[in-house]
Amino acid sequence: MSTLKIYGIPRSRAFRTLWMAKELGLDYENVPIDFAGGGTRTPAYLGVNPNGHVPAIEDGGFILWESMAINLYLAKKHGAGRLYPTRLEDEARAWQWSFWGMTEIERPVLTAMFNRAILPEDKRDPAAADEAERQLQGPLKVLDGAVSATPYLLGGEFGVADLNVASILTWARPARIDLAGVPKMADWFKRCADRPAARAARELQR
Ligand SMILES: N[C@@H](CCC(=O)N[C@@H](CS)C(=O)NCC(=O)O)C(=O)O
Repeated sequence: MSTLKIYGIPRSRAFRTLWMAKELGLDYENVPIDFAGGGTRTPAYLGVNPNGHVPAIEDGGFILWESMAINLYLAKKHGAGRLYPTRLEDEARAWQWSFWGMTEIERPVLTAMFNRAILPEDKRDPAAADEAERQLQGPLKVLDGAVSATPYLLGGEFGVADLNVASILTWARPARIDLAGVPKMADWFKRCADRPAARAARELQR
């Protein structure tokens, strides 16, 4: 059987998929496509993902892009009953949290990170970072509430919903988002980020 290919350097959103692959104990080949060097825009890579973004995967001839869709697919294929829920309602909640991550928090976390850590100092917009942090307050409270009664988003066990949302929030530290007002969320994030698979995926970023 051909090895799963994961396209994208670990210091990109491919991190999310590498973390998932490690949680699932998958054999994979990481094809280190680097967006900084124009690697996402070569004709060869555009044949994999016409959007010119990473991550993408190739799984026995099947190509898929969009980080959250990739993780939901891999978790369902290899982790049903463990990382991927079996009840229809729980599956729907895993989708809910994954879409929520992409639509409610990803953009503001990125804006804050770029304007506080990534861009050259003279290109940073502190007001945009502050505004992004302000926008995050509501969604982070929602997350804090969701993990107040149970340790993980769907209940007692870590799963794909946690991985997908926490992978976005790995940017909260470089973005210097103040988590003092959302202690349950901060504890939940630490539980997720301390997992051996998360640590192993972070090692790949060094
Ligand atoms: N919604 C996409 C976003 C992917 C994305 O924007 N990836 C960045 C790297 S983290 C990228 O490939 N940028 C390169 C480019 O746009 O050329 C996903 O989650 O997979």
